[in-house]
Amino acid sequence: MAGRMSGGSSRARPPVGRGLQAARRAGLAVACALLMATAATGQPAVLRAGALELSEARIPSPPAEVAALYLRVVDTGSGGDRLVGASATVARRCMLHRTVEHEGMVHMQPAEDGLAVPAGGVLQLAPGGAHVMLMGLSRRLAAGDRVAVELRFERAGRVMLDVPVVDAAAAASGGHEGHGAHEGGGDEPSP
Ligand SMILES: [Cu+2]
Repeated sequence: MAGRMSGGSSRARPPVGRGLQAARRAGLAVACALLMATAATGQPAVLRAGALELSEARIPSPPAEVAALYLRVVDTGSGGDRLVGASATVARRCMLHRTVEHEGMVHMQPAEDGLAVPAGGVLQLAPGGAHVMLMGLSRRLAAGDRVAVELRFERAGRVMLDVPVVDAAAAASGGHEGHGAHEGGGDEPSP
């Protein structure tokens, strides 16, 4: 009676030839899918790494050969963690910086011991505060670009981020001023 196959949703299956390719790439595809998801929205979704939740990652479009990365890191556990390093494909070097005020002057200092994520708390990298410094950029970054960044945490390990470059003027509403005054940068020409 039933003259037709009731195979269900054929449209859910790719053609055989492409299916093999797809399977071969499946592992990578899944990883890419996560990144694409953040690319589509413009703002990164929350990314989980161990007990950490990373969000709001962004790089205001830099006027110079250095750029700053900001993001929010939440420890959903109770152990805390520590951001100890970073690297980016477009930067010769990445440094963790703190911003300190001394006698009315704002300075940036390398965070030699990393940046702590308090147990059950939040590490907020933000304009006027701590940030990841991308130095020696290999190309000019403009709003709309995306930058692959690897963050290294003491406990959560390596976390890959696909960070959007956002309009600096818009981002500056949070108080981005003072970023040209870097100490020990070495990559900026001195006036
Ligand atoms: Cu800095």
